[in-house]
Amino acid sequence: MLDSLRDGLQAAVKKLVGSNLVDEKTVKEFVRDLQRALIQSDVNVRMALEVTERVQKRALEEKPPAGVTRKDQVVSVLYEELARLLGGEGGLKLEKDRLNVVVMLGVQGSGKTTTTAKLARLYSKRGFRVGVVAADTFRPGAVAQLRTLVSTSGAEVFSDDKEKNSVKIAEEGKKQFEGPKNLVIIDTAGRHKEEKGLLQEMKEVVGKVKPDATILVIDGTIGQQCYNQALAFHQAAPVGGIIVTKLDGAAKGGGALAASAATGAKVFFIGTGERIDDLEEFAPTRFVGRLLGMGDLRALMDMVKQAEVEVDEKMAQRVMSGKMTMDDLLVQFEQMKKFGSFKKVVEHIPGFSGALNVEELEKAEGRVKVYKSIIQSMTRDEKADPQKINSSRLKRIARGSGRSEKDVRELLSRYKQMKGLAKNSKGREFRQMVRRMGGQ
Ligand SMILES: Nc1nc2c(ncn2[C@@H]2O[C@H](COP(=O)(O)OP(=O)(O)OP(=O)(O)O)[C@@H](O)[C@H]2O)c(=O)[nH]1
Ligand SMILES: [Mg+2]
Repeated sequence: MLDSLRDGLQAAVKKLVGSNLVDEKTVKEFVRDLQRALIQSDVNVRMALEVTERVQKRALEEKPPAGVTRKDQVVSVLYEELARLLGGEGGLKLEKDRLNVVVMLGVQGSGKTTTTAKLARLYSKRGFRVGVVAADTFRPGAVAQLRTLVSTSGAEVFSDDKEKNSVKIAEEGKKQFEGPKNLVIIDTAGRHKEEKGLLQEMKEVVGKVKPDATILVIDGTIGQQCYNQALAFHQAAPVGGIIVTKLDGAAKGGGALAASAATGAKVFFIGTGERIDDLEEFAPTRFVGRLLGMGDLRALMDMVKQAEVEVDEKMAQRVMSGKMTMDDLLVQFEQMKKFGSFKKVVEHIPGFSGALNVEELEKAEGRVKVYKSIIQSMTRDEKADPQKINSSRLKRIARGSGRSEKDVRELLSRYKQMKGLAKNSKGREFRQMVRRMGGQ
């Protein structure tokens, strides 16, 4: 899914990360690569330019926060801007203690009826009492199709074969379900004699039933046209949310960005197949992370910021001047452990992987518990100056902590190693690492 956009963006990021120096020229080249990647993946040209201009401006003007390299910052800016384009977090908001009405809009074949059934099933599973209204009077067999699709969802269907006015059916359906149901989903027509007629009909339906949410269903494979299509519907009936379908196939992915940008509405769900359960809740950060091939970067950036705040400056000073205590070491291990859960993410971020030794992290994660118990069995003197630990003290500590002497020796050697590393290192990179790791 979304191969073209993903490959393009990833190639651009890889090139940036691989460059020696991130200066104005590198940033501009990166931005050009991004533009190409976006436009080739069906993102509207104007939008692609807007996003990349913002990336360029921020990348050149904003100072990276302490402990974050320029490269990481540029990638993070791109990430933020793409996620923002998608409208941020937040999905369809429904309440069980009132009647929620949702109208589905979209052109012919976009997937309204299928998605109506998918939503009916999902929300029935979530404990809603769902009623579905068949308000498509245009397509022959529309009611039968809807009934078949909805049959496994546990939802009830309202239809009226004799009524040709879809607005009336929508109104009547809502009225019938008011009381017994708390969620009514209205499936509308996509086919029409002409587009204008369709938009007019939608305007009337929305005007009469006054839905809590108007959901635009967009076929993710139509590319560039998404933008204008979304805009046309939005002008007829303000779109409150978007569902992009068929993202399981050859879709390039730009459509999701385009529809969202045209309406300012969030993408609520994505359709990832023809089956009734092929509906995924949409999370922009995850989507963009997937596009950029780096997991949830947002979460990682937050971690970095948090870790920075937690750095005890005094401790950092002490450590840097080669006077690290065992307690300092323990704090450092704890920090590492925190990062450990982000190990998988870190591995996928070229800019970070150099600064964080993943193997070390993995090892430390498993050993922290052992080290912690050993350190707790040390006297205050021993913690402040571990050189005092001779063989009889070592035996006592091992016994006291219930660990083996080998474990104690391992901890002492790691301590020495870290201390040596801290003392010998003067580079900026190391200081950055110290910050990230919360002091070392
Ligand atoms: N692969 C795939 N196919 C889908 C998805 N959603 C819908 N479809 C297919 O797209 C086709 C059209 O879907 P419908 O739900 O009938 O579309 P519609 O918007 O109701 O069409 P009209 O009623 O004619 O306006 C059907 O063959 C669906 O199976 C999806 O997420 N993935
Ligand atoms: Mg339909």
